[in-house]
Amino acid sequence: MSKERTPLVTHIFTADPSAHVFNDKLYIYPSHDLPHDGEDNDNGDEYVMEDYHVLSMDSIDAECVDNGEALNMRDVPWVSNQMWAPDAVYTNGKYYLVFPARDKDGIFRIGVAESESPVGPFKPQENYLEGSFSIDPCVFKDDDGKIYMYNGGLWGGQLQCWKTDKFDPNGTEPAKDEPALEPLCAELKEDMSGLASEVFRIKIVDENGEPLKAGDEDRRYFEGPWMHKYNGLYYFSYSTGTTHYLVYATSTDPKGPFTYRGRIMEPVIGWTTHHSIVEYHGKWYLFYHDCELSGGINHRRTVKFTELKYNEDGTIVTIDPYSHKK
Ligand code: FUB
Repeated sequence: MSKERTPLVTHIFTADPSAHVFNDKLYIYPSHDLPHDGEDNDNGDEYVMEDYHVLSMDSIDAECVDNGEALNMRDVPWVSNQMWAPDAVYTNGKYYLVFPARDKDGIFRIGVAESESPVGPFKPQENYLEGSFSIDPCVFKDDDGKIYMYNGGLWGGQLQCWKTDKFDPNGTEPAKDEPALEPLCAELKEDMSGLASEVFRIKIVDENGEPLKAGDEDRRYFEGPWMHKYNGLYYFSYSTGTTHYLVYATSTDPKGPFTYRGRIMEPVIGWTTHHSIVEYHGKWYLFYHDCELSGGINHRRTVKFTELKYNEDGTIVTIDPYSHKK
């Protein structure tokens, strides 16, 4: 029986699912939410994650398996706290887990760990990727073999602290009529040993080619980027954060600029919304999380999936996550 729109696992809280197909099986790389009674704040202190578990499904209808702890914070020399939303990529004959965490100075960086198996255990590199900063890495391997990492997140994710190439702990968002903060991108080396380019900013523009403004909270970038390719077009999708939408923009170039196209999903129960999109056996799926199981506790999230459909013109059909209950 299909697990569509039901929690994939319920024995632990999972969030931020990055789904991939390796060897004809589905692998989901989520964050692991730890239950506690602390308060929520704009710095994201309630997300106290310390390890990763990889989930897998033999088919879209199969039971979802928790393959156990794949990496723990205590084994990563450079990390002090908060191992947040990860992603994974297969390259150089190995599986690589790519994850954000706070370094010893409390600054979010992106690290890499490798394994012979898609479910780990993963062996971390000694240090984070030099030049990396902020959260929410999405690693996209293009058809020509180039590997891109998209990332960045506002507020707790510290993107507002990086308006220059120097970290400013007091950094603030731009004024509402100024261009919004843009997500980050860099090419990665094929063996994942470092960045293969400078970190650059991805432009997201409106239908007139104008950069989205910081006050355009229904459309501007907040966090949780994902990249996929459909019919030769690059789809860059993300969360709008404060307005809780999953939205997308398209381009003919993986480096952008991307033109805003519309909404993928209406808000879920809970503050955060974070997703991935994957093709499996000729259908497309959206993996996402919500807080329905925990009764709306923001840091007790569960991972779900649903089918994603395109219109003939390549636009995505907007999903109401609870339409099946209405
Ligand atoms: O899971 C911690 C943070 O919450 C992620 O990095 C964000 O994308 C949001 O889902």
